[in-house]
Amino acid sequence: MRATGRDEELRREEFGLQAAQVLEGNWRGASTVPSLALYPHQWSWDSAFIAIGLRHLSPRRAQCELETLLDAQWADGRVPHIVFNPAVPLGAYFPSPDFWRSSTAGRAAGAPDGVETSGIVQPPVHALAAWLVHESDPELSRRRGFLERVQPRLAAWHNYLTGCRDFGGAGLAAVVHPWESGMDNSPCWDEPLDHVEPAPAGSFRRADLECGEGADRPTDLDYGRYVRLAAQYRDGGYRDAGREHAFAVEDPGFNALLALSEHALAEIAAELGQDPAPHRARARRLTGALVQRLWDEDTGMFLCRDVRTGRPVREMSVTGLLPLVLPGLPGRIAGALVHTMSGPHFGLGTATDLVPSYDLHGPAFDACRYWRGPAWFNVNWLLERGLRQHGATVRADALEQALLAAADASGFAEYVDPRTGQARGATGFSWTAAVVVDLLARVRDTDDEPVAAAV
Ligand code: 2M8
Repeated sequence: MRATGRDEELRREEFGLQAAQVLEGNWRGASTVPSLALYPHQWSWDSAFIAIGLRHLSPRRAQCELETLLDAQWADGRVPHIVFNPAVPLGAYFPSPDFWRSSTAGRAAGAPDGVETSGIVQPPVHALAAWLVHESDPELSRRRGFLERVQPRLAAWHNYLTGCRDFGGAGLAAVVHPWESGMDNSPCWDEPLDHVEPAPAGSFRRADLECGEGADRPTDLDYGRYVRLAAQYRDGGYRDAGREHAFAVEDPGFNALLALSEHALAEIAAELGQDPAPHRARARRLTGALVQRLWDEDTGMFLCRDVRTGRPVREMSVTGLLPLVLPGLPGRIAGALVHTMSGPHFGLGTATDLVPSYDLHGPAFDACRYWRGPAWFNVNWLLERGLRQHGATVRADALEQALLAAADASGFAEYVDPRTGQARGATGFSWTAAVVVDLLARVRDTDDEPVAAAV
């Protein structure tokens, strides 16, 4: 999509407008839905990526997107994975607010007042988003006191994860549900989920199958297990300590994003005249724990670790490549990750243009089914930053171009078949449009000056 002539420039402009229209169409007044039909509420990590795109169109709206989410924060600091829109009929999405019981009679301790949310979380990309939103218009941000308002909330969010979720005692946060990883149906969860008795098929109604293709979505067996786990967590009052969790996994991608967001919190602290050192130290500790605990020499990538069994999950998922976003990653490991990404398992630049969500040769690879092979735009946006961060500029440029081309050709799809680029899941998907807006803005800026390195 780089401008090589007037026509190309016009085409790029039109593409940027289309991306902006997707975000406009999905905007609900104070936040953006990921997709009008499939996901009609506000999702946590979606909103972070959406804000990263929106900042180029309306920094004020981008601030609002993040603040609407943070307004739904729980007393213990957790940021819920869904904030429900009360205007949407209950049956439009499952699990609906009544399932989570976060604001009905006998509601969970610590759930926020006046807003209905889920009780689980998603990857912590929010501090990164807040910093990037601030940077897009520092004057507006200072005038509106944006960082002053969000900083304590973001700090409480990170404290929740590093405090209440360090089940393994090694300094890494554990996820208690596949939905918390954001990569819900990843083959990494097959083994840790194996012992979970699925909720009976007739006890819930899957709304996702009414708007999504069955072949692109999780199986009924997996869905039954998700429902069982969520109900158990809910019935335990969403307590983390003092109980045995049926699912508890240390996920490298989740923890890498937490560390990256700690770097962003350090920038935010410095901007506010506070001491950034504790955040830098925590980012270093998290990076060290990731390397010590989850790095796998044989596969040349990070692996998930099942906290219940103490064993690594020997599946090659893109989550294990995400620590490449970390500035403090040892050079040897960053080099190995780039090598793995470009080798037969992920095929970047050879078998595929975008990095797939799972090993192309893995036993569970499925080019269509979500998080079991397809390529995702938010993840590829992160990997592109990681490649750039570690000096792999040629690969980063190629990935940037591939991401833009695939988003264009697929109608801003939720995800694509990594071998053909064919659209899967929903189209007109918000984070796909948002990362396009962000990359196009960067392409525009590079016409004048080099891009600053990632946070
Ligand atoms: C997908 O997850 C939701 C549950 O949270 C679902 O399948 O219903 C995932 O792709 C997740 O990462 C994403 O945040 C969400 C909304 O886009 O959809």
